[in-house]
Amino acid sequence: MNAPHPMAQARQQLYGDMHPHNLTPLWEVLHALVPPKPNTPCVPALWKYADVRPFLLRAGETITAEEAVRRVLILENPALRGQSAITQSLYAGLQLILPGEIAPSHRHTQSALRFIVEGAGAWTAVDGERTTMRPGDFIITPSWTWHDHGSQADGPVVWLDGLDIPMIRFLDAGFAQNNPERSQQVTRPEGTSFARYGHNMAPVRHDAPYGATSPIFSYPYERSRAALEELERHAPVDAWDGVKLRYVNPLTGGWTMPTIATFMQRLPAGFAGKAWRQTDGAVYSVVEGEAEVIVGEGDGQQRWRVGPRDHFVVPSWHTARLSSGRGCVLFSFSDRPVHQALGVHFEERLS
Ligand code: 1HN
Repeated sequence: MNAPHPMAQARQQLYGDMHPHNLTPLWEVLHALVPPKPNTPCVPALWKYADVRPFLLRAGETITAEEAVRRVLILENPALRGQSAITQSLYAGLQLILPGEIAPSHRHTQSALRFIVEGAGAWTAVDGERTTMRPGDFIITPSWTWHDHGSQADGPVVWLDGLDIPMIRFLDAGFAQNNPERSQQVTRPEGTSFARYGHNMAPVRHDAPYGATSPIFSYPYERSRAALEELERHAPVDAWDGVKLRYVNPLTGGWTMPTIATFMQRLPAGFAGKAWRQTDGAVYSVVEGEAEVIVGEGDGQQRWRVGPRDHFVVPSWHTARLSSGRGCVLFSFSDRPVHQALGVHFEERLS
């Protein structure tokens, strides 16, 4: 055993004496504060839809959408239980709405995305315009816009919610309001925002109605899927990503939301992807097909077979690799816009 440092006892005495004055010696924590590489407490995790769905349906029998306000099961990172977080900066949940229900109108500074997982025929209303939900559609609720959901479907409708809740909590910038109207007035016919902004055109005297957030509320799956299929047939396939596109704000070419990046990718049949890691932890929703996912290294490594409606999280700076026998379509989101704005987005593509 090493002899104790001659000052060890004096140091402990010093720390103890300064403690009541809210003082702490930096040198005891310096290396943890500026680690040699990102050292997230998050762990890789998978939620098989077959495991989650029965709990969602039981929630449907136990509480109404109205009572719950939002009937959601939060996907909590196993290492962050109790924090309503799937990564340090992002929230994810699966929301259920049943035929005839209304999830009442409210607004908040947190931005939300919806990715439709099961069922069709529910709607969400954003700022006076309703959008019908279909599986694979990506829908945005910009910060501080009134939004409510409802369903005239003939069965359950389930979607993935992605929000910047932990990030806004960190900034202490969360505000919310309930709308006195249970469901907001519809002021524009469905499809207006898509007609204005969804065809590589924009109104001549447009402004950006939602700041940095895309003015397109709904990006329909059929369009994203058609683009990926075309590229799979006729363009080079990326050795890491397969065919991967990012959703864009048509007014800026930038991300669709100020805090959250969204992607859709296709792994061709027989794809065996190379490994990568990047600083933005990402949440995935499997849309079609099957994939094998390998995340992490050594003891903590996870290997999953995933299929439609399964959800998983790849934490920051974890090595990940995707492959697929039959082919696969994946939706994903991350906090990359924030990393890029701060100049701290790093990616390593391993060979
Ligand atoms: C929210 O407003 C929705 O509008 C979903 O559907 C999930 C999680 C935390 C806070 C607000 C929604 C939410 C949320």
